[in-house]
Amino acid sequence: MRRAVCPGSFDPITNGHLDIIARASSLYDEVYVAVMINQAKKGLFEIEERIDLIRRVTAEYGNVRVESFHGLLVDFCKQREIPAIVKGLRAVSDFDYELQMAQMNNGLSGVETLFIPTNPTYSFLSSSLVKEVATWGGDVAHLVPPLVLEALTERLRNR
Ligand code: COD
Repeated sequence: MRRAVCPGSFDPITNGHLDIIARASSLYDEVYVAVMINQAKKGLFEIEERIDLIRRVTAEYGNVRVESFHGLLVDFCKQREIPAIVKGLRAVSDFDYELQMAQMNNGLSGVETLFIPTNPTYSFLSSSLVKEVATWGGDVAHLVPPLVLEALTERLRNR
């Protein structure tokens, strides 16, 4: 069984994330989406809400599993016998930090990191930008799946 993990904060999942998860799911037998728990950083969505959104938007891919994790990503990988981390690369600006993490993770446990170039349509896209634009009433309908848009609109309305 060839396994990989797509890790992130996913606050919330965007079309950029989804594109990478979909492409990873066509390359591996089983893809874990690992939602990082960062107690120092309060997100717009709770971890369980993020997981629920990701599960619903990835339901069409039969081989995607969604879980949260707290701690080192390499430990998540070790516990589940996952040899590969799959990341999307948006721009050169992503590269420096991603390279450092890939080398650190490899040095810690031997896990490999594979980079998939972002779909150019989403190369500028991040969860933070989506939240900022949506907060000020900008249109993000083309940047997130419809049910994420619905959850985002609802959350911002009730803030
Ligand atoms: N196009 C393509 N890919 C994208 C896009 C896009 N538009 N947007 C995001 N992605 C991909 C990238 O690969 C990105 O890395 C990933 O999705 C997650 O993005 P975010 O913004 O949701 O998540 P981050 O960047 O906050 O996640 C950071 C991690 C959780 C991966 C990292 O902090 C981590 O591994 N933490 C665990 C603790 C640990 O092990 N630390 C040591 C690291 S060496």
